[in-house]
Amino acid sequence: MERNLVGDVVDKIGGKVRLKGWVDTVRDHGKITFVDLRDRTGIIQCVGANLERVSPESVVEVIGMVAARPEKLINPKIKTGSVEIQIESLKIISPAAELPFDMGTDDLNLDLPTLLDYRALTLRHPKQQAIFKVQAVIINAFRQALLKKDFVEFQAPSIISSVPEGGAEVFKVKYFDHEAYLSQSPQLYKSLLVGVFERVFSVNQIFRAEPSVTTRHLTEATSLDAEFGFIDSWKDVLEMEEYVVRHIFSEVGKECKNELALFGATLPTLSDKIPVLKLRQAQEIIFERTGRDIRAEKDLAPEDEREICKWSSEEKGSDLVFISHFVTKKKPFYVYADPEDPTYGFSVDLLGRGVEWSSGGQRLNDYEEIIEHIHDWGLKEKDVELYLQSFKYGVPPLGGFALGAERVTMHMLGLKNIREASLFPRDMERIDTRLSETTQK
Ligand code: AMO
Repeated sequence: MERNLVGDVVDKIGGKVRLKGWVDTVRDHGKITFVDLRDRTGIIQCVGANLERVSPESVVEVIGMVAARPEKLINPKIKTGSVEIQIESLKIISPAAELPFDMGTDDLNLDLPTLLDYRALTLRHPKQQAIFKVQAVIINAFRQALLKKDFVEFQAPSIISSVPEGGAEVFKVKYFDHEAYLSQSPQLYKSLLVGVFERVFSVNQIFRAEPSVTTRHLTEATSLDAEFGFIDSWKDVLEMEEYVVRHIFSEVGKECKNELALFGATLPTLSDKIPVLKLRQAQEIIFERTGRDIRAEKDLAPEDEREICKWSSEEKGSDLVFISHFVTKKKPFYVYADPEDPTYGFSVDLLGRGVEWSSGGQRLNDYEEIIEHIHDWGLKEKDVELYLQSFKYGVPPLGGFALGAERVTMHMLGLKNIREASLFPRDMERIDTRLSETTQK
């Protein structure tokens, strides 16, 4: 008899099925035992008499008849709530040791360190699984949206010899006789590949030696990068990003109804067009609303980001807002300075529900201007030789953006800490040391 999946049994009333999965919960009522069985498609109640003792999370095989539940015992909370399996046999395939905490509750109710210390186990909880199903849909929707627009996916290297985003937040790697780093961003590669494919994107890990512990920074994050050529203006970048973000929302809305419901989450509200504010306009609004004078600052602080998102949602009916024209010298060398006032550049952040979701903008494509910026930024030409090679031989006006997958997931579901949106989060303290002994010396 072939294996049946939990998700398929509802319309098999009166038939015999063979299910395999994990024991979600066990409720022992003396002679009668209820076993909730979980597989990749859902959970179903199984009931039997005189069963062998089985512990939660054990892997089992259940053979039994599908029976309709009496009206008053229907459980509307689960898809299989109208039926149950009358167990004929229950075989333990792989027993589970006693659990360190109760996994059978709607919420795990664990503090974050415990949730992460027991990751191999806690990820099995349906609500934890839901986070990563949503994340997979987000990443897939990013891909689909760009493939539809003729973008080519590429694999970015993780070991690199230059620091594209500048700054000290970089991990040095011992790499034979060379200076090397873990990639902060595929930025230089995606831009130079515009000279090859015109439109490219990548889904890759980025590494940041973030020395501070915050609820929105990881040391390893998943970056959804896009870059494309033949733009007429920096506004084309916003348009493409808005199209991608709308596609992500629409897919999550369609594919993740149950997952959103588990978190009581709703998709961010969007108006007809995501509002766009220049940094200086945003600062003016914040000053007017709060009296805090940040108008001379070169960037927005986290509380400013929260305030401007509040403004956007209250005044424009949009949980998302673009902020453009950041201070040129605060951005990496590739930023395109606004010819009308070169103090500010064609750089754009997308803020959502109080936090930055992405950065992007138009890049310089004129070879001589890039050289000039490299010198002004105190860099050496030889450090970005490959990048320069591309622009020396012709690259069209270009731009792009990068969304942080964990940030988007976190704010889509209303999670409090970004670590919850990473399967195996990396921060200053956490690096799965318990796996390091598995390599044979
Ligand atoms: P930026 O440095 O802003 O831009 O990164 C892009 C997006 O990646 C996410 N992100 C992070 N998420 C979690 N933890 C971190 N430490 C972290 N660092 C970044 C954020 C952020 O908005 N090259 C540019 C992108 C571009 O211009 O195309 C860049 O790397 O969501």
